[in-house]
Amino acid sequence: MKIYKTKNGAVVELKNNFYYKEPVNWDTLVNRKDLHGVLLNDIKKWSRLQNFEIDTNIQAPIANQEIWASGVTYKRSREARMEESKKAGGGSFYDRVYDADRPELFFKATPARTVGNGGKVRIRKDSTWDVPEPELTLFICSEGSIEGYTIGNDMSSRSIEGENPLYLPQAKTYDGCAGLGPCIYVPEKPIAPESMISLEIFRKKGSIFKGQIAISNMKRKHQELVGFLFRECSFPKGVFLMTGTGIIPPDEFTLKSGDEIRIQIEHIGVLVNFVA
Ligand code: DO4
Ligand code: MG
Repeated sequence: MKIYKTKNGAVVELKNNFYYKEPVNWDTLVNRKDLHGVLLNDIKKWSRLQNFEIDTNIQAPIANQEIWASGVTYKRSREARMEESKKAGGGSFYDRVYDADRPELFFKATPARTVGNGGKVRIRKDSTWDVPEPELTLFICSEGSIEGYTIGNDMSSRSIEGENPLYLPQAKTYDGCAGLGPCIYVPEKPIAPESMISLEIFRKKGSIFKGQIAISNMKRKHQELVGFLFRECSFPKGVFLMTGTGIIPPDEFTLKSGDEIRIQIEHIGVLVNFVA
């Protein structure tokens, strides 16, 4: 089952059938334990749609939730970050956090700093080296259970983070720093570990970078990340948690204005962002 946030309401896709309701309060609609079960019941009272297109009426599947992110959960992220921060003496921090009991978790974005499918993400004016980070993103309800999954784009400044790891909040959080969407995938059982995450970047319609990785390559368990996130923080409306990137373009690559970023995650769909 997938749930989309539209301009005026919500659409549920189930086995090629579409159900809609408007208006809806997105926070109360999605922040429910056993979301799959309750939506199955809810849609019996919703209207049927003949077809549904993922177009500009689709919004990021977020209302008042915070977006948090995990770091250095894949080997590739550890290697790239150790290399980029070597000169600044920050290299060993990434190595240590990869193996430590406590994961790296950081506050990523407010809903206002987040764009949806087709939206424009931004590069900071004071940054010279920038990448998208394609990340499986968990939706966790206020009670702490993982209720769904979406696609996250953790836009990152490698020049700022590489200069000094203490600059992480500036490298990660700014206007237009996150992409989220196109829907929340709400399965009956947890997403299959062999599901693939793919990233492709286009410049002037030509493909300039392509990479993919399976979710199963992640070092940490989803529930482990959620456990740490909920230790001393409550989320009355639920929360999104990006789970880290396993795909980082080679060092000579940097994003440019106009680039198209396509992130696909099996079972969820495709999130397209353009660089402003
Ligand atoms: O350690 C800095 C951030 C790491 C990150 O965003 C990632 O691994 O995806
Ligand atoms: Mg990241």
